[in-house]
Amino acid sequence: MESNALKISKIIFIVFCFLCGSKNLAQDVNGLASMADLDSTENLLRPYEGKLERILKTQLLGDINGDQIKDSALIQYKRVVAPDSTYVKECGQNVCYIRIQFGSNIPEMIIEGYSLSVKSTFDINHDGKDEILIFRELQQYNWGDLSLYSLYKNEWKLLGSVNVFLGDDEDYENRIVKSGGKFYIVEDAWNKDFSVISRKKVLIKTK
Ligand SMILES: [Ca+2]
Ligand SMILES: [Ca+2]
Repeated sequence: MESNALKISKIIFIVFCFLCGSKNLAQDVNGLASMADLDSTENLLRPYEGKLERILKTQLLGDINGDQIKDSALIQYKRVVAPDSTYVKECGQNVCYIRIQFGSNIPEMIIEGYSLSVKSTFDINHDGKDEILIFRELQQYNWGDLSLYSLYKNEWKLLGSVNVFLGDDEDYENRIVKSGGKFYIVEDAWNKDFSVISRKKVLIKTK
């Protein structure tokens, strides 16, 4: 016979897992979300103080689809400007997503973040298409995520991601280095007493 306490703990566990699962629905294995996540019936509106600003910017890239023509990224997101004119980590919805469109039938990306910058880098897997780096501002102050994506069979594949210290200058450097025939992504990390940020090379696996 199952005790009532055991039954209750099971129910709590199931409810908890359901909530966990639904929270992760917005991200696929490559860390990307879908158009439905931009919809305010799916991703509910959230009150804020200040005004909502729509950010729209274009960044020039290398050839990311292998047609010998350079590509570009159109980046769109919403951001709240507080009454004191500073940006806050809010976008007027429960979860903040950024939309990146490339044109030329290249699939768009929808990805969580408060601000973002795209840069193209080396053709790491030697398929004639440049890979892209996405620098994203997330919840933690001044720290963010750097993700490396590759276009494979017309779908974006996440090759790796590391933590990076994001300065105010959006013109981030290329964080991919080649050494001994292998490619590495450069990560930032605090030392033990949080006084110095050091850099570490992380091997990129292309297969
Ligand atoms: Ca191209
Ligand atoms: Ca490539």
